[in-house]
Order: sequence, then structure tokens, then C-alpha cells
Amino acid sequence: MMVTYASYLAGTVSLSSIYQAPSHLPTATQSVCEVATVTVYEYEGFSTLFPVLDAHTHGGSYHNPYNDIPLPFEWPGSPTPGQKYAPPQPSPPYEYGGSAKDKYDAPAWIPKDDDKLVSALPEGKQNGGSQWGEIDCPRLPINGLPGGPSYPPPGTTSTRIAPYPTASAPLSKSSNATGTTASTYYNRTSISSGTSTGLSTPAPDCPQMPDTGVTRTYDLRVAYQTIAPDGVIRNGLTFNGQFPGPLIEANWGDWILFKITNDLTDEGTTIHAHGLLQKETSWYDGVPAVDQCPITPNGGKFEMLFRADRYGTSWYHSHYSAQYSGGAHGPMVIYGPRHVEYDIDLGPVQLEDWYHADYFSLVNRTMHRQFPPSNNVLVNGKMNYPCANTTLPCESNAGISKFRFESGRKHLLRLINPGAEGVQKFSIDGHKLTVIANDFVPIEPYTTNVVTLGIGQRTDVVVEAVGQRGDAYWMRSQLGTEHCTLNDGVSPAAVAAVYYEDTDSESVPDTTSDVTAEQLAACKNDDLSITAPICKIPLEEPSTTEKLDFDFRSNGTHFVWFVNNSSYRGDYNQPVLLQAKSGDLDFKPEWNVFNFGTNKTVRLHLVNHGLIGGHPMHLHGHDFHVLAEGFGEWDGTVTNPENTIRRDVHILENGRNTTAGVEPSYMVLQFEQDNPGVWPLHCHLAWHVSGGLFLNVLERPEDIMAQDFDEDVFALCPLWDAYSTSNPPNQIDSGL
Ligand SMILES: [Cu+2]
Repeated sequence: MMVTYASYLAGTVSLSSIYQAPSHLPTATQSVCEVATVTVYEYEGFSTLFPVLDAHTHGGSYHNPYNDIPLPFEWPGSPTPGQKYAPPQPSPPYEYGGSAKDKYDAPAWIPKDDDKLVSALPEGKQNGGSQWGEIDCPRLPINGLPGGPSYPPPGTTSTRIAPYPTASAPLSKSSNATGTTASTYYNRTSISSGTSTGLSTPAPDCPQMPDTGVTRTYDLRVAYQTIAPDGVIRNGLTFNGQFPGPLIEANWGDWILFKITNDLTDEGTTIHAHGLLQKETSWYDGVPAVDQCPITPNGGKFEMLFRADRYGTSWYHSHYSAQYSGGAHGPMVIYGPRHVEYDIDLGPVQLEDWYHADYFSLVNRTMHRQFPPSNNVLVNGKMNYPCANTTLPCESNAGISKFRFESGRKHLLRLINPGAEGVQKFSIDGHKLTVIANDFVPIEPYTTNVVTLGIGQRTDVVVEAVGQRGDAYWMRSQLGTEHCTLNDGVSPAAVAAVYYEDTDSESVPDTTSDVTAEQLAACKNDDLSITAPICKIPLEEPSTTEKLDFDFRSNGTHFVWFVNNSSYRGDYNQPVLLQAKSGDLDFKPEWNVFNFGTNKTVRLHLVNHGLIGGHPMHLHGHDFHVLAEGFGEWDGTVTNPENTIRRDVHILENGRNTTAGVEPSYMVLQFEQDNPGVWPLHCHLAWHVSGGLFLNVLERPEDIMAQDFDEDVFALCPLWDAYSTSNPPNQIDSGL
């Protein structure tokens, strides 16, 4: 079979909203997995059923009636006088499958009078132009994009010290390097093209990032669009008309150029490339109120040029309020050396909780004492829903994701959790999962039957296809159950179908899962002791240590999140980084800026007093070491001190209730200050960051002032100031 890769490149939307294959793609790839030519549906028929109006003036042209349906419970409720902590999380209000469960066959909610997995929705209505989750698509190239460095095969002695090219190729439109099929060249004099390892203390096992001299350009347009990922029709946010968004891909060491257009009509936006370090380009980290002013709606544009300075699996997403949870996210793959053998790269497998209301309504509820339960779970943007449980326009058997396995071969699956709130538990019936990387950090392989992913986390797994021709299995992504995820109970687990050769790709698997209730309950990542990075980076004594207390408690009228008694709220018109660049380090208290000056090494001791949520803590600009986690007081013991785990998101567990009161949880992390900038450290749970669980690490401000910023980032603020003066944004949350 021919391997295809290029067809998931970001296509450009024409003004008529009709998709066209980008003309630069080699035609040979299109026969395998074409770029969809599909009309963007606006559901005209439903528009007459439901008037086009929206009390919040957000959410696109399709009015979502679910926005106005009361939640099935009120929680956590208004604080009573003297009440400090919020009440415990409620139980799901509905039974599995809902009151209409007898009309459907679980776990894929196939109507009883149907016995096939045949998508009832025409192409385009479910996911716009996205082809994620369609059988035989995608397969990614095993050895990276054409023209990139060639790495030795896994298992050879030289695997970890690859013969990387060392020539430093200037970024220039006149360059003539190979591997440029999908790229254009771009020159910005302010950005150094020198080699930057991204590693604070390179060790012998740590490969060096090559200089490829290649820049890959992606057009990304953010817009509202009517979609139906699980059959329920709602407004979604899409990139280039696709949910999930198109693949961003590059070879390690390439540069990536985002050419962003904001096609929203009354909201700003920004895009953040999750997990990349943004060394020497911190102003392109894409966080409003931190790095930049938002890109104005109605066609505002912004270009961001940054290095693919990590390799592995990640994602990109809007960082403006909770837009990403409405669909504004997509996968990102950076090809680099492999340390484990596999035959087939099946590409991104995106696992997320899903809601039938628009993101703005959900944030509004969150900020008004009603944390919303999710309604479903998606794999690569698809799942079915038992439609008889809802009064919303809904198509049964809308279509689930499907994957093709080849017997006896090893398949790489790139798991990503781009969801709003849910901790995902991923498994494939009858198959073992060999974990080979967490976030952008390759690790010594270990085998498990279930992988836990908090929001923002990625895990690469290799799956050996132990089935036979004609077999079919369920792939599952189930929400964690122990007070870390709030779901209405109807559909707390997604399934996708895994078909072997010769299996009818409409057949219904009948396999069962061996994941235990105990495994589903644990709202934490696998134990620190079993995860060992391939590339060891020694742990240094910290130059400074900061204790950060997280509280979910009353501010008098609401329950919100506090970091050391301060709930974060950003100002879209005053980005922290740009103020620091000007030399003014006098920040507003609610921006939660922690200035760590010139300290070489920073240790952060996080203490969580909240009883709900479980916080997937994400630090921008760094992979951090995780030294320890647990409950109560940390006794100073470091897990695996010779080789601590590193990643860019790690779950901080809930505090727990004891007879003596709340026993807080803790997590100790550490990073080198090798990257001047302003780096958010925040919970990646959408409702928690909206509720203020966010702080800014100010790293080496003197070096920020000395850096040569790209002028484009300053140019955004006058545009945003002008727009927001006449159209004040309805910033109901922290802004992020
Ligand atoms: Cu959180």
C-alpha cells in the first residue's frame, strides 16, 4: 500500500466556503486519501425550525437551543455565609444510555432496528471537511517528511546519537533545500537560525536538533460552522472548515509559519502550538493577555514563525477563552528519531469530552455556579449518541471513527486529549499498549492495558496487531470516574472500530474490555516510578523554590480558583510579555506574575486544596521535571532522582476529604530558566482556567528586554484597541 501523508495539510478555504485541494499537493497522494471537496453545511432546514438568535451574541448563525436548557443539577451552588469550600461533586444525573437506553445497542448507540455501523450523515455534515477517523486515513510517513534528516533504524546501537546534518541553512526565500513539497521559504531577520538544542544540559543519549533550513507554511482560518460530531447539531469552531482541524506536520528542526485569519464575527482569537518551546520566539506562543493582543474578528490576520524544536505528538488550539473546547483545535506531528520499532503510523487519535451547548454558554454557566457536565466523548471528532434522549436535532448512527489494523504488524497511535474537562482512559479490547512517549518526551517502553490522558496530554503507543484477518475490536476512550470528570451519565465512553484485513468495515465488534473499575477510577497519571525518559537530564539543586497553593473557594458570591489567594484575570489589551519587554515590571496583581529573575533553576511546590477536578497542570516554554506527588506534606523524597520524568502536562490530583478536614494533594516540579519569556503555568481544564487557575512565570526579564522582538506582534494591539473600544468583548471569565 502506498503511504500517504500530504493530504492532511492545511487547505485554504475559498471565499465561497467550498473546499478545494491545495494545488501544490502531488496528485498521486490524492487517490488514497483525498482532501475533501465538500460544501460547508449551514443546516438551512434547521434554521427555520430554530430561529437564528443567540442571547449571548456568540455561537455563529445557528441558534443552539441547548444553550438555554437548565442543567440537570445545580452545583456547586452559591456559597452560604461562612462556607469556604465547595460541596463535593455530584453523581451523574442519568443512567448509562439515558431513559431511552432500550432503543439502542451499547456501546456505539446503534438503533435496535439497525445492525451496521453505517454513517447516517452525509460527508461534511458531521465534521466539515475533516477526514480524521475515516478508515484507512491517515497514515503518516514512518521516516518523516521528504528531504528531512535520515535517522538510523530503532534498535541499532547508534539510534540515540543520530548523524544529523550540521550545516546551518539560512532561512531565505532563495534557499533551495530539499523536502520542500509543502513548504515555502520565509525570511525574518530578527530570528536566529542557529542550532538550539532545547535541552538545558545535553547528555550523551540526547540527540541534537538538526538545522533543516526548511519552513513549512500553514494557512489557518478560524470560523464558526454548524457541525454534528455525535449526530447532535450545534455550532462548532473549526480550522479551515474542519473539526478536528488539519494536521500541522514538520520535521524536527524545521520552522513552522502559521498564517492565521480570524473569520469569527464578534470574538478575537489566538493560536497556541502546544508544547513547543518558542525559544527566541516567546512572542509567538499565542496566548492573549500574555504574549499578544487578540487577532481581531472579521478577517484579522497574524503570522507566527517558530521552530519545530520538539519532536513527537502534539496539538494546536485557540487560547482565547474556551474557544478550543468548541472545536478550535487540531493535531500537530513533528517527525524525529525513533527509539522503538513500528511498521505503520496511524497518526493522531484525538480523545475528548464533548458538549451539546456552545462554549460561551458553558463558560457562562461555569462562572455562575453551574459546572456543566459533558454529554459525550469523541474519538477523532466522532461518536454516536442515543438521540431519543434529547429534544435537539440529532441523527442516530451519525458515524464513529474506524481504523484498519494489519495482522502481525506494529501500529503507532498518537493519543491526544484536546478536551475541555474529561480525563480519558484509552484502551483497545484484546490488545496491549506499549507506551513509548509522553508529551514530547520519548521514554523507556512499558506495556499496559489502559492509558490515562488529562487535558493537553499526549501519549504515543505502539500496538501489535495480535488479531486475525476478519477480526473486529472496539477501541475505547472512557472518562475517569473518581471525582475528576463531570458527565451527565448518558454516554461517558467513546468507541471506535478496529478492523483487520478483509473485515467488513460496517460490521459491529462484539469484544469486551479488560479495564477494571479501579483503573477507570484513578484520576492520575501512571506512577512516576515507571516512566523513564530515554534522554536523561540530571536534576540540579534549585536556585529558588516557590510554594503555590490552589484553592477552589468562595470569593463572596461565587466559587472560583485562587493561586496563593489571587484568582487570575487577564487583560486582552495589555499583554504581560510586551509590557515586560518595555521594561515596566509593575504588573496588576490579578495577572499572577511570578518574577523568578535570573535564577538558574526553579522548583515549584504545588499544593491543591480543591476536592474536585484533578488539574492537568501545563507549563509553557518548558518540559518540566516531576519530582514527587502525593497527599499531605511532601517529605522531600524525589522519585527516580537519577532520571525524573519530564513532560509539559501532568495531572495534579484532587485533595481528599478526611475526618480531620481536607488533606491537600501536592506535586513538585522543576525547570531550568533557559528560555527568557513569560510562560503560563495553568490548569488545562477549560473551566478551571476560565475560573482563574493560572499564573505567569516571568523568566529572566532583563534578557526579554534585550531580545529582538518581531514587530508584527506589537502591531496587533492598536488594531485590537480600536476594535475593542467600539466593541467591548464580553469577557466573562479569566479570558483564557
Ligand atoms: Cu484544574
